[in-house]
Amino acid sequence: IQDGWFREISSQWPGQAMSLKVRQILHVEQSKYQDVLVFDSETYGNVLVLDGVVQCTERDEFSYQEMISHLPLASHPNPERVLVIGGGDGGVVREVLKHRSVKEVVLCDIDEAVIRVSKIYLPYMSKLLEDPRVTVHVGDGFAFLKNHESTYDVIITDSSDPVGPASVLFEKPYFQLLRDALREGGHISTQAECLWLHLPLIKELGDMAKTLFPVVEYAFTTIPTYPSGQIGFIVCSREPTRDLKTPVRDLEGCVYWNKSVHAAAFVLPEFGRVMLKEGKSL
Ligand code: AAT
Repeated sequence: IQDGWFREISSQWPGQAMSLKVRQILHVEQSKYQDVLVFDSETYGNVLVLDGVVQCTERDEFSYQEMISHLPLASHPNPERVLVIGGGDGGVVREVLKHRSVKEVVLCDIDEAVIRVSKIYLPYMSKLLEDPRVTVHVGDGFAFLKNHESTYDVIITDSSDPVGPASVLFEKPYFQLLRDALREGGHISTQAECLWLHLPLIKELGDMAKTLFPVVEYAFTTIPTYPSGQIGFIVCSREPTRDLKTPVRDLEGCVYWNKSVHAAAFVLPEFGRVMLKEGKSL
């Protein structure tokens, strides 16, 4: 933070940095895993920052949280047991509970500090973490999956970027564990970075996922406070005939997601489509 502005400088997006005007710093802490910062911004409400990278803002979080959740959930015939890895702010859990079929949600975030500060400064995201259907587990997602085979209908990996504690969540052994932790016909979605910045990484992730899942798709959403204003998801199914692009249910209470947006999120610009399909850059 300099001269009242937060700037998101990182080697993950060289030569560019999103800035937000700071009204008040609310919380600064070095947790066991990362630097935790919460500030009140001029126009985006409260902002959670980990290791200098924006994780969510109160104004635009719904775009990311709804899409990473409803893409795998709304295309699943009957999701009952759901696991969220990362997502300690609680926003994804709030979205998961919009599905009436869901009986149980487990949240597994590595950092208790994220959960603790979100309960104080991001109440609209964390509000359902105390719901009786929810269990909060503090620990590494990789380790958690090892002990939970054939358990979940949907697993959502709402993880930070592949630098720091989340780097294992972008590798094949993790995707293998994800697959094995699913019940028959299960779906996963994972935070899978931005077409404008990380196309080779997305291609690599997609190819790796295809060695493990019969159905693998990439979809994206728009969001002003993530790098380049856009972020995507790898969405996979264990069921070879499953159409992830078509919701089988409508949902109430969404602000970004609807059935048409769901289908459209998988339609990629030509440079992205060609790279992910043929490995060629245009
Ligand atoms: N909904 C907010 C968006 C996030 S939060 C990412 C969360 O992943 C953090 O709370 C972090 O503590 C947690 N995390 C990181 N590594 C692990 C791990 N190994 N196991 C479990 N949880 C983990 C993501 C924002 C994306 C930013 C895009 N630039």
